[in-house]
Amino acid sequence: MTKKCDLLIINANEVVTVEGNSQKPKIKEELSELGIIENGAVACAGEKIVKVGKTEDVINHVDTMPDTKIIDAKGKIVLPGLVDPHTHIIFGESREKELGLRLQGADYLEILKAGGGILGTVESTRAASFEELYYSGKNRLDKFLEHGVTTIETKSGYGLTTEDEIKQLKVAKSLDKIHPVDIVRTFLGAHAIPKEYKEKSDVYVDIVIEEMLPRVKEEGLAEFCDVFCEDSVFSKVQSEKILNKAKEFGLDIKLHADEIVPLGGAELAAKLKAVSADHLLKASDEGIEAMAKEGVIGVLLPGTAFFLISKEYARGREMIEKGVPIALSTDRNPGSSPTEAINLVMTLACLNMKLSVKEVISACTINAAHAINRADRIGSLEGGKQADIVIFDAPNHEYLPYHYGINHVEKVIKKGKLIK
Ligand code: IZC
Ligand code: ZN
Repeated sequence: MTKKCDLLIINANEVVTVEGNSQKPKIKEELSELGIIENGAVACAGEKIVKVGKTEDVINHVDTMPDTKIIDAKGKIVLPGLVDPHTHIIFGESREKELGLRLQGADYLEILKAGGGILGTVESTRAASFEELYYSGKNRLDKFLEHGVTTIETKSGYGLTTEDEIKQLKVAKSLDKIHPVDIVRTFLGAHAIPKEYKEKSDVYVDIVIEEMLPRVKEEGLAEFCDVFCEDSVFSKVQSEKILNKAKEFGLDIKLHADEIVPLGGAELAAKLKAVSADHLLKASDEGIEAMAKEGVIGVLLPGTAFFLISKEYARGREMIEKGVPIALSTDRNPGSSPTEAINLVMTLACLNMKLSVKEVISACTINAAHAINRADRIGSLEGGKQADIVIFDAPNHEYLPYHYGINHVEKVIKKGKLIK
């Protein structure tokens, strides 16, 4: 039986389907299985993909209509819309003034302890109106789209009062409604200890638990709860307390884990059966093994290590060998990773974590979709999935991170509509 089709992409050098792992994230060798179809085609109807295969087969299996849009992708490659599972895009001011300090040797946590870093962004975010946050957030979403990212996760965490946290999440919710890039929301009230509670972090933790979480739940503002579990930020005990409460409220959980000081965040993520543990530069062997055992996704953020001038990167290669499902992300934020350039993140993951190009592509598509509970809808090119598709002006998939620092995105299709 032939199927109706209103958008047809044909003759692609490669259609990189990343098919076959919508139930469970890819691990080990699965990360290298991309289901590449040479001289491939993708047919879509409405918001969905109806057929993927060799150009000849697809043409024989679909009914084109007079107004069917046909895109000839000869010489190009076609991938699923990229997914970024860890961003902080709703904020006031960027922190370029801290670069000079960092170049003189000040480190990230020192700047935070002195009231800068995240706390600087908190000041400007509290001062910003809903509209200001909305338009600056929209601008960042536009840049993601230019880079082929069609779904992101984004967090609160620059408000640190109940009303300001709610404001950030509501901005994200409004942007999701009007912007082609879909947004999954995470509550990160425990991102830093606000100045008002400097020596009283336990009091702030109680506010997060007793005031913020119930409001977030009541107003349906987040699917995930995250905590910055870090030295001089939130301890392992405080993080566990917050995340357990979040689970009681039915939220899924994520952790900023073992980024700068090894605190056992990876172990905690496994214990709490978090969906993901993110950063992991200092994750212990035991933590990595525990994550593999529990299937916790390691969201790796090499752009952050690069921008913080770190000599160390997360042990991505070892994590893959040990069976951790890994995903990649920009960590787009105003201080430690001010970029939407997922293409550069791909290159950094290859060069500094020794990931292969195939592993990187799985980590930016289906596994990233798993990290935000969306793998049933997005992250691969398969019949029945949402038609989120990117056409890159690249002759093969290996070229993507190779010709580096250059955006190769030519066309973006979101829910079946050509938007770039
Ligand atoms: O604004 O610095 N690591 N949170 C934890 C961040 C980076 C974002 C920021
Ligand atoms: Zn983060």
